[in-house]
Amino acid sequence: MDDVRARREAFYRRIDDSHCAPLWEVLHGLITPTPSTPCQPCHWPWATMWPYLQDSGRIISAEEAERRVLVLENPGLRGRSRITHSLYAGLQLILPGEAAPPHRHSQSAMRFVLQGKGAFTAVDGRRITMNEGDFVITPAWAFHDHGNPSSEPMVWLDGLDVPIVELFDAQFMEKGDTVSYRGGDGQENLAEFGATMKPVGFQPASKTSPLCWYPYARSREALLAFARSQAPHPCWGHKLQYVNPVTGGWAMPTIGTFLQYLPQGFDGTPYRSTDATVYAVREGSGVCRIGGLELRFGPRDVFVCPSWMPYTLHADTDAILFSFSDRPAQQSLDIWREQAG
Ligand code: GTQ
Repeated sequence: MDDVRARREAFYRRIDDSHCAPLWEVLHGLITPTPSTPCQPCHWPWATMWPYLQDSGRIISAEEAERRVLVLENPGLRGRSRITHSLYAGLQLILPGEAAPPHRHSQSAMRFVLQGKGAFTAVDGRRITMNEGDFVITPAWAFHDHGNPSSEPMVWLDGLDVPIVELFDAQFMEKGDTVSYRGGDGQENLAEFGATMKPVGFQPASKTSPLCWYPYARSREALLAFARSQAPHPCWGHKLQYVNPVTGGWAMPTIGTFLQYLPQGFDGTPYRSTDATVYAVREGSGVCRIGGLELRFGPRDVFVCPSWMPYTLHADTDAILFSFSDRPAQQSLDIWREQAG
């Protein structure tokens, strides 16, 4: 037996020099029966993060930092700047009077506003003035900058597909020149694409929604009206996904975004899917039970549920949750799965 082992190891050493290795030694760790991920469930309560964000505002300006962001690092992926294996998330602070300079990159970005009103993000010089609960898209390779002419700090949750683009080694980035704004506050984007209409002759230039601003007041109204029209789903309550109004598909090619309403007392049954999901609490409080943990969530908290780990959602009060995941990327590769109940 030892002889067999010794012969094999000698063989492995011999082929090792030629950058070659035996599959049979690693096969079952490589191709597993079910998802095997280092990603762990985790909770970033607002009560912890807001003081850190304020401190970050005292030690560096948005200008100097380029983006003043506290990266939410999954405890199973520390040092790798990611909240799940495939997605990056961070909390970005922009103080009154500050500006974050223009740049562009291959990575797509989304923002979900947690606190503040009146700061803007600009895409190619077109400003979108944001409010709490708004979902805003920065398409891949579009120049963008941020500014805060309001009198209060603004904090939003950033979601980017950084690890996906890194997986493909397809990343490009460049800084932009000083911006000349074209006037407007985003209403023109809503007028073009936000009324189930589009300009005649419009031809999409990319897979990203040409509507890049989904104001919360509208999304909330739709969600609550939808909820009145039918019984909640046993796992996720009442849940809508943000769409590209021109195609009806996902708003972004790699990142799926959702808004869901859990009525007070809602007690969901277990759910799991292969898209690890990042939740941001917009209104209300409740509990997410996952992997033996009880994550008690409240407004502006962020928490993450890893791929294929069953979890339940419970609402102590009426609750509205925003969430995002890599579901569109997985679906376009035909690898997405879910299991309800
Ligand atoms: O706002 O452009 O959290 O480029 C990370 C990278 C935000 C941004 C992040 C970015 C941005």
